[in-house]
Amino acid sequence: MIHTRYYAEKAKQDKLIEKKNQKSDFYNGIFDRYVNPVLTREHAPLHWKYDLDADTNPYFMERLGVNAVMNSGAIYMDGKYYLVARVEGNDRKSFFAVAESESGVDGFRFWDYPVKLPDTCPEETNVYDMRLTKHEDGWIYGVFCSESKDKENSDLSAAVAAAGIVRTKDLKTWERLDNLTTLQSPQQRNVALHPEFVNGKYAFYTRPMDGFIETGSGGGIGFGLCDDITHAVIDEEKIISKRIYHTLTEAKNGAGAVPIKGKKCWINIAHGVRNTADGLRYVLYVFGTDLNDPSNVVAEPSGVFLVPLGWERVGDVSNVVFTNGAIARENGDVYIYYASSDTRMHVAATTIDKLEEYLFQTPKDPLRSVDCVKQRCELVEKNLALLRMGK
Ligand code: M1P
Repeated sequence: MIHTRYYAEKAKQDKLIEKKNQKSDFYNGIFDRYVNPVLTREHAPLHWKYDLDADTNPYFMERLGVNAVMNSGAIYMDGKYYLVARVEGNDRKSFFAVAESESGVDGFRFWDYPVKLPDTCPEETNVYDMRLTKHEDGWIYGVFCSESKDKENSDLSAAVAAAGIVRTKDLKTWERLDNLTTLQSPQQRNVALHPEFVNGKYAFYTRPMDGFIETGSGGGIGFGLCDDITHAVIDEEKIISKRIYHTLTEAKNGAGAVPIKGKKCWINIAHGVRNTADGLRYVLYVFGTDLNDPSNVVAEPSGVFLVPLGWERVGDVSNVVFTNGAIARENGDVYIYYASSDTRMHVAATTIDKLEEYLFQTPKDPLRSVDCVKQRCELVEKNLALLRMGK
């Protein structure tokens, strides 16, 4: 018999999922934030967590708890918005699960089962952060971090990060391909597949790393081409978005959402990391690349795009915002799905026009305080003159 408590908990969850979302009063002219997170651990189906049977679970205890729902790939398909979320169990292992919504800003409901990835890598301990690419070859690709223990290193937490690749047509049946090999870099995380062929080849955004946490000599976000997606090998990575001293990318950076095709450029929403007395701080930034050559950066606005604010700053890994999924609609609307503090998922809404205005009209970072003051004083002078004129 189903435990009576199930019905009370289910009603609570349905109320949460059916709650309408609305734009918050946050304003910067660039994007809107929404008040409620779109996915949280409270959205995880009860039948993933509890044994519903009153005989075998008399206290209605969680048997397999869910700790966090975060970093989600995103795709629009057949009139619905889909997130492939990173769900972290209480056992610290992550897995993927699909949630769908009609509106893209609320009503996200998980499918009955998590994604069952083909088990082709016996060494793999953990998987996370899938970027979904609707590729012009007709497949939907998922590129994710595949993590294994570093057996060469006696340090218990030493690990190896690689880019796992799967493909699907319907988010239900997944075919696993070989992990990406990058001949110049021992480890990879935050890898994304470009949606179009470049010079007839598959194009990847990479993040070369010397170790599991530190990027070391890896200078930033890389770009590389490969001939065969089923055995993907990249010979050469060109760094397209560099880590720079005393900027938001000083400690590391990484590709975020799969780039969005704008009217003037490819819109890349990435993350940058700096070190502080309080630990690492993760923020989002945006850069634009040439529509004909996505390895060529054509717009680099100064500074942060989206930062953790208020309660977003607190969670399992505090002071973090992270995106690996955005959806651009044909009418130009853009939904950026981002996680806060490795704990929950939010949405920010903007448009392609606004993103391109931001990309091309925001001044570049002059990299020195004295020049930043000059830059700001030019804006102040222009505005004060306008205000003096009173119109
Ligand atoms: O904890 C913050 C993020 O840390 C990693 O990102 P990066 O490789 O750039 O340091 C990822 O593990 C990501 O999942 C996580 O949100």
